[in-house]
Amino acid sequence: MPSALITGITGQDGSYLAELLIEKGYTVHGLLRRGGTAARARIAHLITPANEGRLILHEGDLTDGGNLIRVVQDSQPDELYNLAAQSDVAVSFEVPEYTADADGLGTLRLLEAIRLLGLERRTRFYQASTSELYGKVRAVPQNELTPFHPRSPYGVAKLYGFWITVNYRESYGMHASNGILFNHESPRRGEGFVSRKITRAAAAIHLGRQRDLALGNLEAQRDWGHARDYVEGMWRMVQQPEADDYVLATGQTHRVRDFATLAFRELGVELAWEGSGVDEVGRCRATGRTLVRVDPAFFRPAEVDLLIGDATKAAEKLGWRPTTSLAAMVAEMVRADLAALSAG
Ligand code: NDP
Ligand code: GDR
Repeated sequence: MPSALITGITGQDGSYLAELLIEKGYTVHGLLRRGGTAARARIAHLITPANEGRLILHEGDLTDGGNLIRVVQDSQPDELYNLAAQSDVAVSFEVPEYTADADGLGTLRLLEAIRLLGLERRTRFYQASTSELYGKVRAVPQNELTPFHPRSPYGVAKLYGFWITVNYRESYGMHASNGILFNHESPRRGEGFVSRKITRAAAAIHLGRQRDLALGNLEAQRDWGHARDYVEGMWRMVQQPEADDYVLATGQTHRVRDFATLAFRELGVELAWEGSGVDEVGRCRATGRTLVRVDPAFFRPAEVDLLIGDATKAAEKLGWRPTTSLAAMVAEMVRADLAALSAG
């Protein structure tokens, strides 16, 4: 039975990947930070008697090198998926040094743990790289050959993680791959990210529990896919005979405003957009009520304006293709938020 260690198992992607690997018969080890049940909410459904011995949780932190060595030693993984990160781009402007430590040096610490324990030939490594590496738009669509120009402390930290992964592959012959993943969402997305913030607010407004929704830059364009599709792509990368770097994306881009339009439409509300810049509002076409407004507090010191990914390499070499349309994903997220808020 193969074994895998997932850092960030309590996150959106970690929870879907754990599900996938357990389904495939892996023994799954998960690194998680000390915390109460809330921290385990996304994997609570996997902590069952049936999974005893198949899902093993280890306490730890990407900023603690000794701890990581011990966890890798204890778990002896065939595959290590490094999904843990301070993953919020806006927050990285507030905590740049911590972000660099966890997201940049954390990656190095894991690679070093593998090497120090003599597991270079055994443990295959996956690094959660990101379309935020592209940052300032140079060319679209963005593929594995597009130059990087990150626009946030998060992007810069992940740039280090990307290159140290390539470097350990080239220096020590490790099977270490980067997945350059474009935005992917789901009902398990953190509530601070724009997709989930929108679907949750649309549901809350529909239930009369929230007056309106304040957003930042409505013009930003993102290539949004579904997390379930993307964890499948991660696993496929790690199964290849040779390690390599791959883009995963849908190839389609939409504005933040379009995402909001789709979310409210799912609840029978058609939005009409009026004004521009910080004065723009989204009103209910039927009643004229303002449901979406702009708050400059949500703008970032530097923005990534446009992301569109070209996943041709992943299609050709991994046979990977996204299976979920944006409209279907938005509908799934809105329905899940509506159900959760109605129950709570
Ligand atoms: P989440 O923010 O949902 O999950 C992040 C995970 O990392 C959580 O389990 C969190 O634990 C854990 N974590 C944070 N800091 C530390 C630390 N210092 N030590 C140990 N664990 C830590 O992210 P996603 O699931 O959305 O993303 C997974 C990875 O993929 C991240 O590295 C992200 O940067 C990257 N990525 C994500 C994309 C996306 O669109 N979702 C696109 C491209 C890359 P806790 O529960 O305790 O907070
Ligand atoms: P992103 O995701 O920065 O792309 O990083 P996020 O959903 O936070 O922002 C997407 C775009 O929406 C704009 N925006 C807002 N964003 C937030 N969070 N809140 C708002 O109110 C708001 N209004 C407008 C943002 O300015 C931005 O342009 C995500 C994370 O998962 C990273 O870890 C990952 O690497 C990248 O996706 C790919």
